[in-house]
Amino acid sequence: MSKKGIFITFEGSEGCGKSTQIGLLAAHLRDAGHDPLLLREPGGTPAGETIRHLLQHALEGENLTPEAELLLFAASRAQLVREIIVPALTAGRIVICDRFLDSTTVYQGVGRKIPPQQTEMINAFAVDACLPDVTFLLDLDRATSLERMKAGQRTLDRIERESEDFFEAVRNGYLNLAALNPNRILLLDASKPKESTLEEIKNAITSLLSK
Ligand code: Z5A
Repeated sequence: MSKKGIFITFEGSEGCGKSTQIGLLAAHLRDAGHDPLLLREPGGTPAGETIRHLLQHALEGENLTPEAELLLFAASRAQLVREIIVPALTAGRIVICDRFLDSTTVYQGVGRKIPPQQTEMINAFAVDACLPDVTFLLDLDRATSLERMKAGQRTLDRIERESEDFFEAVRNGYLNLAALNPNRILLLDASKPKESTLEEIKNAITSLLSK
C-alpha cells in the first residue's frame, strides 16, 4: 500500500467520549483547512452497517458465539479497509476511525477470552498492512462511564448488556495494550473536561502533521 494520508483511531470503553472528541478534532482540522474522513466500527460501508446491526441490535445476533462475533467484526473491518480507508489514505486524506483492531484485541481477545494468537491472526488478515499512525485511548472508570451513558438515555445493545467483570477486563486489556504499544497508543484520562483532552489530542496531531 502506498500511503500518503494519516490514519487516526480512537479507542476506549463505551461512553468514554470517543464520538465527542472525534467531532471536536474534526472541527479543529476543518478550521485548519483539512478535510478529514470520519468512520466508525463496526460499520462505515453498506455491508459493514448491516454487520453492525447483526452484532448489536438484531434478534438474530442474540446467540452469536465468541468466534462468530470475532469473525463478523473482522469482516466489517476487512471491507472498510479495502473499500474506504486505503483509497482515502492513498489520496492523502486524514482518516479518523471510531474504534479499529484494538477493540477486537480487547473485547473479543480479553473480554471473550479468545486466545491472543487467534485474535492477532484474524486482525492481521483483516487489515493487511493498514495500521493506525496514532491511537487515542480514552481511559475512564466504569462508574463514570455508566453515569455518562445513563445521561444519554438510550437502549443498551447486546455487548453493553455484558457483566461488570467483562467491562473490568476490557478496561485492563486496553491499559495493557497501551503499555505494550507506547509509540502508537496515547493514553488519555477521559475523566478530565473535554476541552483539556482535546488539547492533548491536538498537540499530538500537530506533531504528527509536522513530520
Ligand atoms: N466492539 C467489539 O466488541 N469489537 C470490535 O472489534 C469493535 C467493536 C470494533 C460498538 O459500540 C460496540 O462494539 C462496543 C465495542 C464493540 N460495545 N460495547 N459495549 P458503539 O459504536 O455503539 O458505541 P461505543 O463505541 O461503545 O461508545 P459510544 O456510546 O459511542 O460512546 P463514546 O463515543 O465513547 O462517547 P460519547 O458519545 O462521546 O460520550 C458519551 C456521553 O458523555 C455524551 O453524553 C457526552 O456528551 C459525554 N461526555 C463526553 N466527554 C465528556 C467529558 N470529558 N466530560 C463529561 N461528559 C462527557
